[in-house]
Amino acid sequence: MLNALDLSREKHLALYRQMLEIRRTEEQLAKSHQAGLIPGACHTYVGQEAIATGVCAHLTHRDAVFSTHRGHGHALAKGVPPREVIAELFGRVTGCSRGRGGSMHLFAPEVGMMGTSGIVGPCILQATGAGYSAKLLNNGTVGVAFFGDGASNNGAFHEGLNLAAIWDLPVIFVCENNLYATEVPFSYATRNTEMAERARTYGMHAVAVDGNDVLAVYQAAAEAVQRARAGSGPAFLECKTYRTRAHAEGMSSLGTYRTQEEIDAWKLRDPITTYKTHLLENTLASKEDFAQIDAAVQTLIEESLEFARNSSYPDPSSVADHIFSQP
Ligand SMILES: Cc1ncc(C[n+]2csc(CCOP(=O)(O)OP(=O)(O)O)c2C)c(N)n1
Ligand SMILES: [Mg+2]
Repeated sequence: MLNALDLSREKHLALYRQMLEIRRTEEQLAKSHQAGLIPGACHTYVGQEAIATGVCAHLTHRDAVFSTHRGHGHALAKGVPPREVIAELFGRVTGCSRGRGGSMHLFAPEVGMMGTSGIVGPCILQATGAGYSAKLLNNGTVGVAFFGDGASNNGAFHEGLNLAAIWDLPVIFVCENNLYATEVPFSYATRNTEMAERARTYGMHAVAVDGNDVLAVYQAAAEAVQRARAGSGPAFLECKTYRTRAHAEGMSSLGTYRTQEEIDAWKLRDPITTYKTHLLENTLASKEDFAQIDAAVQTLIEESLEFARNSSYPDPSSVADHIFSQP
């Protein structure tokens, strides 16, 4: 675990808390999916929490984030409350997309969560567009795309990275390389699996980091966001990570494409437990700190679940609302 950062105790605990909030929300969503409370697909972010947490720690609500089918963690880290994420997956009117989007269409413009999408790839172009807008307006904001290794072989990847590079757009491309696209190993789908290396050939700042180390992600993102805000152009972060649950709830977490040994080895590198150990060993936080945070997050998720369960479904008469913007 990266040790060099001079962060306050409060900052360390905030990063820990954010990761835990994502984990507990996802665990609750997985249970709710099994109980039949969530219609449609549900792709959890378990194992990858350090990435959204380390990147979004540098963003304000004015910065625009775009994400994918595995987007619950990005929405939460960007500031969407867990109750609005859970209610959205339950199809309730109190969800962040008013119950119309579900797991793969989380929108909350008030916090700069500009949308998740089930279509793999477009978020790269949308974030590039946000960067173009920021540059034209000269407002110091950045566009951020979170996407998987699988998206890197989609045409949007080439178009987005190339345009951002030639126009020096303030865009952060965050590739979450979890080694698989559904059940296809990245090493099968592409010859050069070093994503940061590939990004560098577009002429942009690009680094590869341990995506399970929140401090490594935090530090790389700090530099990327700072450069982009200062007008030095786009940056690419390859975060090497692993999803420890199934591709989507209801599918086998093992399947025929990976081994139990591989899953177990990555679980030992769990981003939350390794960070907790790091903070304890370096006396940056105490057992009492963690007990307090763990209890607070548990209460928050229980209350969020209650809120979602008690919320109503959208009124059928409102089915045509929110399709077009109101002048
Ligand atoms: C354009 C497009 N092609 C195919 C799919 C089907 N699909 C859904 S998720 C997925 C895998 C994506 O893998 P990756 O980008 O690595 O993200 P991960 O699921 O690993 O987080 C695929 C191929 C899709 N949704 N959109
Ligand atoms: Mg993947």
